[in-house]
Amino acid sequence: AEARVRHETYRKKIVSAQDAVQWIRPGDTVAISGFASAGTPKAVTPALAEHIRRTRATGGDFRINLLTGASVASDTERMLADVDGIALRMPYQAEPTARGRINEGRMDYVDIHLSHVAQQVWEGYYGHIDVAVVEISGITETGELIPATSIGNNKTWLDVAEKVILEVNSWIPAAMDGVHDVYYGTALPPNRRPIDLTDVEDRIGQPYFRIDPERVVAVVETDRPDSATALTAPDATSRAIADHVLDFFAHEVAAGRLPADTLLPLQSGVGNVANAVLAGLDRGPYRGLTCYSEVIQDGMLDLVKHGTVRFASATSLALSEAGLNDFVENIDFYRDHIMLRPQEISNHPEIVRRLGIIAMNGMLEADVYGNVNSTHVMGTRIMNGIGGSGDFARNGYLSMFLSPSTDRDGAISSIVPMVPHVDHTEHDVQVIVTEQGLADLRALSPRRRSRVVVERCAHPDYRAELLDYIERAEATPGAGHTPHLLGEAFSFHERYQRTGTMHAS
Ligand code: 0RQ
Repeated sequence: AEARVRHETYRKKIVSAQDAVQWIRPGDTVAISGFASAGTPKAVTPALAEHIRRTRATGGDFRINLLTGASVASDTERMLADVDGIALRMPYQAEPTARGRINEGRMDYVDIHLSHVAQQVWEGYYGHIDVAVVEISGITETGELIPATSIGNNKTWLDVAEKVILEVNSWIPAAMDGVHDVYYGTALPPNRRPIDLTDVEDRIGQPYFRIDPERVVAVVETDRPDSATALTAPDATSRAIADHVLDFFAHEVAAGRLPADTLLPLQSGVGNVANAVLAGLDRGPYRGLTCYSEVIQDGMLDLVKHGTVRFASATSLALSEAGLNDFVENIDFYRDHIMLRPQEISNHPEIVRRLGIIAMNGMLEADVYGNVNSTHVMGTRIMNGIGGSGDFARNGYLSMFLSPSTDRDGAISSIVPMVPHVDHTEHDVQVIVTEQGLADLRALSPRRRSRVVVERCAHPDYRAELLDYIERAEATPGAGHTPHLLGEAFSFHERYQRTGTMHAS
């Protein structure tokens, strides 16, 4: 306790997790730390789930509204969903039990752009924030809080919550101190000022959170490691997608639209395809690349180690077990190349636009005109959420969406006549990539876009049928600017629901 909690006021507040959760009451709105697999409170949240379960067992009701950075460690998400402890969830989840509750209509879920969360809470859309539970790595002699392996919305939670429970985690390497840049300059309209960040490595804030000690009701100690982000080796499909992306970068360099060595700051989602793109960059001609993204994944650590990437800014780590070990062991090296910021800054539209970010995100499906569905399977069942994809896609210099051309062994085509749910409109989508090829939609009208999307990106098994749809739509009287057959626009989805495949035959 002496080493991590270096301030007497806070040492006196150290209690067990079981005692700390007594501050949380049924109906409370609870804001917790956590972004992807990093920074979720590891002692208080299981104790809270247990507290809720016991209250239920004795006939009481206990549900909270849960606000986070993005997804949190999946065991935490599952525990709280399992005990039916969540009335409302915001802003992102990626866990089967929670997803099931949401899709059954038993848990309210508000799926918003990650850059909007802090301002919407400040604006009061989510009412009074009763309790914040925030993981940190230590408390300084002067009572400031040293952030953990993710920042997410923690600055906001610490500012707005009536009561604060701190979880001090001694697993986090002490040498991470200084990796963080906490910006306190955001304000609400009409008092906003420009955010003076013009290079990915710019330091615009301070290394620590500040807090009024009066509001800290409990300090809990833990030494549990972050959970790991599962990592699968790139397969042939994701490698093919990555190759198309890399060819496109070379093409853009040749056209004089991207700097040859450094491109522009990269943002990429997590997962198979993103890791394949990162691995491909490592084999390419690039040196001194930068990243301005949400998360730092294993592939990024390799790029930093090799000098391919000079600097990476994010709001969280999302590392596998091997990646976490590498990060902890080599923290003295990584701290010169990595910075963590609040998510309202990592995803800020003003900064994304100014830096000229290359945004690469996954999708479920796109339609022939380039509208993208990232969130709703068959238009109705939530998968994860929009996350930060919209923050980057709308404002990026290049907005790319990546996916295999089929899913479920070919029974689902990722290119469809019309998407049954739109997360990214045709106006926000410039490039679509599948293992089949890359559709560059810039400067194309809808009638030209549709041909390019089908020819370049659709799986050959679905091309003829998609083309037939487009041709018949264009042939109808008064076909319009964006031709559709409204009675058939969802025929692929309807067929899948009826027969288990989108194939016509
Ligand atoms: O389902 O998990 O049940 O097997 O969707 O699909 O192919 O593994 O792809 O992991 O890249 O996820 C859009 C979900 C893609 C993700 C999405 C089913 C498929 C599988 C996953 P199972 P894959 P990915 C990140 C910015 C929004 C958030 C975001 C996502 C599952 O990219 O959540 O971008 N994006 N944040 O079976 C029905 C289809 C389908 C389909 C795939 N067309 N119809 N199901 N699936 N395509 C910013 C950061 O920096 C973190």
